[in-house]
Amino acid sequence: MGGNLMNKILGMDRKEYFMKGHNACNGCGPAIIMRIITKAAGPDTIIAHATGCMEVVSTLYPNTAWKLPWIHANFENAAAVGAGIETALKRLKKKTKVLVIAGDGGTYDIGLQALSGAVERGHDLLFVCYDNEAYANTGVQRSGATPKFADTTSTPYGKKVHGKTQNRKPIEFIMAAHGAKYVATAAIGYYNDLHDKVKKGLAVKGPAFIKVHAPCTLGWKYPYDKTIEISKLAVQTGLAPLYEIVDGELKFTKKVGNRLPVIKYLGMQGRYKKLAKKEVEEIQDYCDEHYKFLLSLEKKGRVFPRIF
Ligand SMILES: Cc1ncc(C[n+]2csc(CCOP(=O)(O)OP(=O)(O)O)c2C)c(N)n1
Repeated sequence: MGGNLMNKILGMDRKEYFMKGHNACNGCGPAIIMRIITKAAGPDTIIAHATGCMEVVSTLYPNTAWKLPWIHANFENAAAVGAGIETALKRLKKKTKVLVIAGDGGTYDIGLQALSGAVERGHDLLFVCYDNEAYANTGVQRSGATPKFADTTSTPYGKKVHGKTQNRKPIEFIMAAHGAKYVATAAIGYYNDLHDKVKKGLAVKGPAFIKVHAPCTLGWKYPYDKTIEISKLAVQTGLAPLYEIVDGELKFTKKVGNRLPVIKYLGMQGRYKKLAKKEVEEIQDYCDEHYKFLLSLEKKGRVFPRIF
């Protein structure tokens, strides 16, 4: 989407902080996320960034796409680096915000220990996971976020094994159970919602976590102009529900009444091309059950304990 049009629709900061000239794929979902979250964060922000696509494509020496102070952390320790920066800023009595960015591999799997520690220690930072549901940068291997039956290079859909055999790790609940002050899910098809959530996550005092559904044209195998459509379908089918967990209370930010059948979403992506009918049905059942479960949590009020 053209810069001026996007700013007009969103009432966003007109300035760009994730600049042109990076070498992400055409239609890269994570690159759009970088642009929106940095606009929401604004100029007084320091970013600690884990290894992954968004790091690699944005910092090809001697260039950088970042117009904010930015540090490349290791794959496994971005949250620890962010926590160190936050501690130093506190000591200096500065109000500069700390944003930590990682892909799903750097969040659900390899970065989880550092993330868990940073949240448990109560650091005042926002961790954004752009979730493209695979280790895309190294050739689309499965991660703890890859959905069941998805075809990846390490879980190929073949005769005996049909893609990934496990469901996704519920990272949002893991973060909420840690007592994170603000936890949210987002999707780029709903830009305003993502933008608002980043602002909220940075405004709370204490650890905040946002997981953003991030279509990946390379790994999910769809035409590059379908990124936003796929993102919207993920929400409209219920596979990527949008909600917040504030101080342990879950609230939907977009409730979908008549959810579309999951096949509308799955059918657009090559990674699900070989799915058998009963596998599509299993995904539909899983989606229905998960959505109903979230609705029941919303009714309950506080579902995660207050820790801080
Ligand atoms: C400790 C460690 N293990 C493995 C790697 C190799 N590696 C670099 S990027 C990457 C994949 C990153 O996946 P993800 O975090 O999902 O981000 P994406 O590439 O999808 O943007 C891997 C496995 C590494 N750099 N460091």
